[in-house]
Amino acid sequence: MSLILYGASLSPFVRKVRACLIEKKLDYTMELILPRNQPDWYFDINPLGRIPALRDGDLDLCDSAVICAYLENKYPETVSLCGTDAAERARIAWFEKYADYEVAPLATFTVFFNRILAKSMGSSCDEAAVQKALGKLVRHYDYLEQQLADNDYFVGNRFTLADIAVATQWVNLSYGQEVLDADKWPKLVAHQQRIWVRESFQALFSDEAKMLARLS
Ligand SMILES: N[C@@H](CCC(=O)N[C@@H](CS)C(=O)NCC(=O)O)C(=O)O
Repeated sequence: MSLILYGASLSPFVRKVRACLIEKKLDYTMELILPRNQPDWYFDINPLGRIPALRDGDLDLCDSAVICAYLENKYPETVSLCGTDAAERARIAWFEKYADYEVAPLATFTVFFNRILAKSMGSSCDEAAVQKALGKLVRHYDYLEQQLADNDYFVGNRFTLADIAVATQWVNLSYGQEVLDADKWPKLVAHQQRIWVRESFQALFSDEAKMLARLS
């Protein structure tokens, strides 16, 4: 097996794929590609230049959702993270899409970017934008809290890609010095802790600490 994951450890989308790879016990190597500082050859793999991308032999794939779905289909003998019937698969895909396209623009691209990455890219933190994003996140916390109801996990009451996709965004939010309020969203905070204590996430946190230290 020769899986190569291109990306940088602090990206929530790279973390999502790495968590899948670890949970599925698939070996891979990682090649560092920094967003907005990609080498020219990387655009042959991903014309958008974004991370992550995955190389499996002759096959190159882009986008974390596409990559996670590929891993699920290519390695059916590994633990299933994407659901076992049509309804589950659709619900998991929905939460993944929700996290990637509704939560990420606020938690990662605004809070994390401004508070942590902006300085290293020669710009300053736009705190007004951060505050606006934090305000907009409230309705997403409310929705996700309500969706968890009395379950430990988002779909089928077992650990899936839906949980990874949501919890990976909270990691970037916490790197941006923001935490979810346990008084307002107790179920969501308990869910976050449940996912973060998993061996997969713990292993990633120690690896990410090196990169984070370089930025602070
Ligand atoms: N939908 C994509 C989003 C990937 C993404 O936006 N990655 C960011 C880093 S977190 C990136 O590469 N940004 C650089 C750019 O847009 O040029 C996925 O899930 O892989």
